[in-house]
Amino acid sequence: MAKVKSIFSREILDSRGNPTIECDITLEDNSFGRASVPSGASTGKHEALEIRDGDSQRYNGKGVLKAVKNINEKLSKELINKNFDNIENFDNFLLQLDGTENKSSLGANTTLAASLAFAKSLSNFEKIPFFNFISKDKKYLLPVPMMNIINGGSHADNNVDIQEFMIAPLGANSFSEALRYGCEIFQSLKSILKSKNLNTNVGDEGGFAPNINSSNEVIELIIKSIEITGLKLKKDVLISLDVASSEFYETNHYHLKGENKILSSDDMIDYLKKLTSMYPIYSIEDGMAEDDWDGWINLTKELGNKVQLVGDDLFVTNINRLKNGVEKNAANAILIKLNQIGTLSETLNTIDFAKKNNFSNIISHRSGETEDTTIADLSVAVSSGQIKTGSLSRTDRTAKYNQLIRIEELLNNESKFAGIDIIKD
Ligand code: 2PG
Ligand code: MG
Repeated sequence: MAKVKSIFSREILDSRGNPTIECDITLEDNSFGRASVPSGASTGKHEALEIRDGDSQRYNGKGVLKAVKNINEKLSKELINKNFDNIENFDNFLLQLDGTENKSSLGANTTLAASLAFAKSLSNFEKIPFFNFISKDKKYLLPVPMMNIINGGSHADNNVDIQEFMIAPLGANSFSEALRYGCEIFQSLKSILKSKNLNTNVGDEGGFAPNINSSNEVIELIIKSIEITGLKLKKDVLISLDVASSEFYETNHYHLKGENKILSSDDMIDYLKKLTSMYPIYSIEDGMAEDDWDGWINLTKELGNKVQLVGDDLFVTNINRLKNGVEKNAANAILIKLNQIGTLSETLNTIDFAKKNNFSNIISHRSGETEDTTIADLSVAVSSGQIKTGSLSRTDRTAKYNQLIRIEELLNNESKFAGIDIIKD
């Protein structure tokens, strides 16, 4: 049983220079927890609601003073001097106070900041590391990092249609080795881009954002950069995509502007099939749009037995949408983003449900991040096997990788690296 002594929130900045919310909670014995909340650019329309001020005089309407006020006035009145047994208890209390389907009363940013700050204060109360505290079975797996080395879509100002081109060193022997592979490939990609007079500035998630029109060309460059390091494509490193196709789905068609193509749902499936037949792509996220359920069902029929098909905008970490996917046989994996649903407990429930139904889960950052490294702990705690947290530049991204290095060191022989086992046969 832990009693809340104080709760306080402030407006801070995210990695894109937009405001976001941070929350501090102190328990009666002075155990302290702090958490901040990330924010997306390619947000799914079914995500829980993030409250922004809409006051054009401040931060172009993106201020979060209303959310801050929700904590400093509404929540603090309800929470101070109240006892909670565990995080479910605390989160259920928040859900009751909010009382809406999509957190539109308090805001999912408000509830997540409080939920995580409380969970962190409780892990300090118990004097155990956060990953250990939230793990149910105390079995730990270090995740394969899915490193987004070329950024396109709404994360970069270039012509690349697909939002994320990731490398995943499934053949490495440990997390830190996988990370090293990633960095070496990232540096060799930089040299190749330079030698071709292509831009080496980075996009929102720290990957390069060169102006290239076709996805094939991007993948060829990545393959070349892998080969230069001496690593083996397929054996050591595989490729993964986040198409983020809801962003370019209009009037039932997929508009690939960079490639100058307008595709029907079936044509889009053929396009993805072709890419996977040409290159070692083991995972495709949001290949189809968030409301194109038939497209998802067909894609899963066509590719689901050999490719990990990840629902991000499709499921938005919401257990009800995931249930629908399981029933309909749409996708075979889920992307997990805490702020899409708004509390830690609901996130853990969604992950449990995914596991029971043989869906893989990938813990993910947002394109707008802070220095908060909670997702690194979460991925180890639930043995997700994969984490997607950007490229090998920008501290908001590498902070998560650095936390995983610390956890790997702490666990020493008690943990395993997910590696090649994550591929379903
Ligand atoms: C995604 C994410 C993170 P955003 O689409 O998977 O990479 O992007 O946070 O902009 O939704
Ligand atoms: Mg996505």
